[in-house]
Amino acid sequence: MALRRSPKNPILTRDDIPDLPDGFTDVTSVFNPGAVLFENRYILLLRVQSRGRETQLVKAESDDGVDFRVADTHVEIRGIENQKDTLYHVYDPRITKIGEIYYVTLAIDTNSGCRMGLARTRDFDRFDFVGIASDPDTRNSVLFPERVGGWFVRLDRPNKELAPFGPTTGLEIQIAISEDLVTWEPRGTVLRGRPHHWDELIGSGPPPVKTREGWLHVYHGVATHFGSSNIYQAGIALLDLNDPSTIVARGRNCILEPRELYEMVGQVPNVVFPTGMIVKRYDDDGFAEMDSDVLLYYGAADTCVCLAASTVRELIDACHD
Ligand code: BMA
Repeated sequence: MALRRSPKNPILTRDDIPDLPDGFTDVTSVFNPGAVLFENRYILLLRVQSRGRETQLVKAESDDGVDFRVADTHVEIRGIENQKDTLYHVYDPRITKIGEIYYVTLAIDTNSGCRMGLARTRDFDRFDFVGIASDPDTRNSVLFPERVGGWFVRLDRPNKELAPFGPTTGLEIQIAISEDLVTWEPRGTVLRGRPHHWDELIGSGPPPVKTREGWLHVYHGVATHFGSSNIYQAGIALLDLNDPSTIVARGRNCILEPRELYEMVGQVPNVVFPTGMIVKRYDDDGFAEMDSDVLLYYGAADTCVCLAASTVRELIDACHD
C-alpha cells in the first residue's frame, strides 16, 4: 500500500477542541482539514462542527505534523460578513501557496447552493475574504500552486447530481482558468467517475503537487452500489505538467479506503476524505523530490482527523498500478 496510517490515528478528535467563543463548546466533530507547512510549522485549518450543526474553522499547529495544538478561537475571515447571500456553512478548506500568498478555497453553503469561496493570508493569523469565486453549484475546488500557460488554474466539481438517499454530489472533476482567481472560465472535464467501480462519484482532494512526472492529484471517489451506505475512498492521478486537462496516469485501485473503526464508524460512516497534503522537500526548481516524505491529512467518518504517510515516488507508482 502506498499509504501508511499514523499509529497515532485519529490524530485529532472532538476531545482536542477547546471551548471556543460564542458558546461553541462540547463540539460534535472535527474533520476535513486544510494543511500546509509554514515557516517549519505544520498548520491545519480544521472543520469543527457543533451540536447545533454550525461550522467553524479552527487553526491547529504542530512541530512534527502529528501532535497538534488547537487554537482556542475560530478563524475570522475579514470581509466575509459583507456577502449579500446568507452563508450557512464555510467548510472543507484547501490551502495553496501562490507566490508569497496562501490561498484558502472553501466550500460555502448558500441559498443558491454550494459555492467556492476564496480567502487569503500571509501569516495564518489574519485572513481576508477575496470573494465568492464560482457559479452555483460547485464544491471541492482546488488551486494549482503556480500559473500554467500564463493562467491561474483550478479543479472543481459541479455539484448537481443527486446521490441515492443523499445530498447533491458530482460525477466529474473539471478544470477552469482565470486571470484574477475570482472570475473563472471552464475548460472541460479532466477526470470522470467510473461507473460500477470504487470512484463512481468524484471530487478533488488536496491541491495538486508539482512533480517531474506531472501534477500529482489525490481525489476522493464514492462507491454508491449500496445506496444509503456510500463508501468514500481516496485515489490518485497524474496530470500533464503543461496541459493539466490531460491525464498521464490514473490509479486503478483506491489508495485508501475505510478499514479502521474510526473510518467506518462516526457521524457519516465509511468515509476517508483527504483534504490536506504536505510534501516535505522540493528541489530548487520547485518540483517535489521523488524520495520526499508526504503527509496526507484526511477526515474520517466526518468525525475526526487522521494522517497517512507516503513518498512522492510511491504515490506516482500508485498512479500506474
Ligand atoms: C461530501 C462533503 C464532505 C463530507 C463527505 C462525507 O459530500 O460534504 O464534506 O466529508 O461528503 O460526508
